[in-house]
Amino acid sequence: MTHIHERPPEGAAADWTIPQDWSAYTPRDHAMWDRLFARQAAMLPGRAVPEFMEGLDILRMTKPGIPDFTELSDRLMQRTGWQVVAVPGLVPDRLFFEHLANRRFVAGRFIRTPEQLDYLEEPDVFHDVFGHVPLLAHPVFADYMQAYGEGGLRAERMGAIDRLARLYWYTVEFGLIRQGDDLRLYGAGIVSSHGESIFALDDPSPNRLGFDLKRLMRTKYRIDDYQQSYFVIDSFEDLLRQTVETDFAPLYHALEGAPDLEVDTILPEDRIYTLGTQAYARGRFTK
Ligand code: HBI
Ligand code: FE
Repeated sequence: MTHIHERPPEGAAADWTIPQDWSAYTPRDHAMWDRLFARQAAMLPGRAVPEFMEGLDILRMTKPGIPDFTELSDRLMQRTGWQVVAVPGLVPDRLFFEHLANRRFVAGRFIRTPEQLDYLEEPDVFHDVFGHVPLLAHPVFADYMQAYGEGGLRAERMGAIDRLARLYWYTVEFGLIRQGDDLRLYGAGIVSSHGESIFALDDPSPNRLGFDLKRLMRTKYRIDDYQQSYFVIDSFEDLLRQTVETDFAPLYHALEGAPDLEVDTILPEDRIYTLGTQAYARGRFTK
């Protein structure tokens, strides 16, 4: 959750958007995009859900390097009615939800430096565009993102943003999806990360558990390292259906006073795809 002032930074509009200023990118910026793109595009076939791979084509622009948001938005608009707008960094929750509810995806304008190749704290244009935009070209996922934005505006009025943010985290950012007997990646935080694209599917360390809306809203998450539990949806249709058909108000109410679950907790009612060894996490976070 972003606890930052509502006043937009210098040079930003009231809704925090800024011009992308595509012509200001340097050859090094574009080279960084191309390098990251090539690395992920080569490793994701067979790992990412086919809908993501299909959506990747929307990023292949007429100009090389970082996509021009104007051209990208034109294409996305034709497919699903979404746009991509530039922002300086994290925007306040309410504005973030408002943009999503109006089918505008806010994307960082800057690109990481070579020193930040595999880890950075604020979302850059590679995470935001490579990670998030391909699925915005998918009609069902596009509707889910809008529904999430609308749900965010309601959650804000009910003081339940922290609960709802966990839904975003464990689906939009770090979600896995079942495909027949296999698991596939779809979360933007995973598919934009070389290391986590391998870890999330192949490593014996993390738990992989069936998606359960209420359970997931109680579950803490890691912002500083690979996740210790991933949640697996059955389909985008099922995710959208559960999100729009559920009245979240009673859910938030029922969860009041329910203790948070740790990142590695397993409950008797969990549907377990993989019971993680947590060896990776133990090595990283020895107390
Ligand atoms: N701002 N630019 C940007 N990108 C995000 O992903 C983002 C944000 N502000 C708030 C936010 N995410 C989350 O805290 C909400 O999902 C709750
Ligand atoms: Fe993201």
